[in-house]
Amino acid sequence: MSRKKCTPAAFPAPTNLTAFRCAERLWKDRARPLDLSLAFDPQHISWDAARLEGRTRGIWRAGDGTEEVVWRVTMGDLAAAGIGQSRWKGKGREDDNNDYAIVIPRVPGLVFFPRILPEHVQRALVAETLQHARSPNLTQLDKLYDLPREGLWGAWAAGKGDEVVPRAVEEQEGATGSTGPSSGSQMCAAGPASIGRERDGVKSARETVTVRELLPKLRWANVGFHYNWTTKVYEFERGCVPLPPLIHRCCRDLARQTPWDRIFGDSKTPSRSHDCSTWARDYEPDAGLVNFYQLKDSLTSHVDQAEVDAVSPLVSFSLGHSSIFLVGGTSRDVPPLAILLRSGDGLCLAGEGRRVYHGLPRVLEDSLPDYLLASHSDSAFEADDWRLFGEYLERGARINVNRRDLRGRLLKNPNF
Ligand SMILES: O=C(O)CCC(=O)C(=O)O
Repeated sequence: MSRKKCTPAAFPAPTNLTAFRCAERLWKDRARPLDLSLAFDPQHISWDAARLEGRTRGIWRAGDGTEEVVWRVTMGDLAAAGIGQSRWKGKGREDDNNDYAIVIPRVPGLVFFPRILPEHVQRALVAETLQHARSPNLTQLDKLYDLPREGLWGAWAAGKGDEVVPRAVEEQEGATGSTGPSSGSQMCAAGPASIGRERDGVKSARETVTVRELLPKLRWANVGFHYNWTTKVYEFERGCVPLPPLIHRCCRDLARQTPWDRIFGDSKTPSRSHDCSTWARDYEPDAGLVNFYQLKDSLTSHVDQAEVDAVSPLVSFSLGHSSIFLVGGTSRDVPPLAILLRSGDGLCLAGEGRRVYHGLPRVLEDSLPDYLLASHSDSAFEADDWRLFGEYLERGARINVNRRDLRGRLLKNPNF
């Protein structure tokens, strides 16, 4: 789908749009200068000196003068699990060596973990997401192409960039020959559901496409239980592919080491309508999605419908370029909060946070941290290996890993 031009003159004051749609238009508008002071940024919070019941109060002041009260909650021991910054004293943790979560009362159930992943873990996760975007995990491209057995990344890393990738048989028969722009894909509600739209980003049936050309068209990969983005249901009969180990560990340990009692407050608060007492012990991510964004991509506001009743945490990590994440309420009429997400940030939507609209209208240009550049050396990688990942990111990529815990629901209700 081609992106609409969003110059101020191109559309009149959008009086009939919901608050969420207005915010999406504002942040997508590349014709106006970007005002990042309007996006929630943990680096611009003034924290109180005193602690109250294990929480520290802070005030975030937006560039337009509005203020947001937030709370900081110290995390459990993430270092033991190999994630968390406390052991590495990473950048951006100027005021506290402990890992912490931020609770924003305006969006109940939203928990933000600024720079929770050390730099070397971010690099390893980038590698893992790209390497696992292949069979038996499903990507949006599988429907369209007979992808290389080693996956697109595997083929690219093996120097097969110029190899032609054949169209899938059914696609050849039904191909429409769309030759729309290859950038600016708008992934629609529930993100990757817009698999059809990705044809806008690929060549017509008669043209050939190479590994090199196809790699930037990769938009999502399923991991764990298979989610069918067309029917919007989990296909449990297809079985479960084990989650890649680092993705699994990061998601599980973030959820388990979050002090949910202090996050949700006491049991009388409205946001505490669910039982989170078992998450620290039982949280076991077993289904998820990796979103691969290029610079002009966006993800339209949505609620993750398949698990609309679920309360257990949806854990999400950002890697690569920074972005603007919008999160609102249970209707699009609720004005969303814009959050600046940087590489290494974590986010959870839990409890009633699982029912709120969210989306990602903008990936930010020139925001790739130095430690993810192709020129960065990391002893965990052969120099050439990281160079390839770095080059992929430098072209404007952002990767989002998000995980859900379906097992609990399956055990409780086998017909789910
Ligand atoms: O990319 C992100 O940070 C958000 C992804 C998301 O909302 C989703 O996959 O449902």
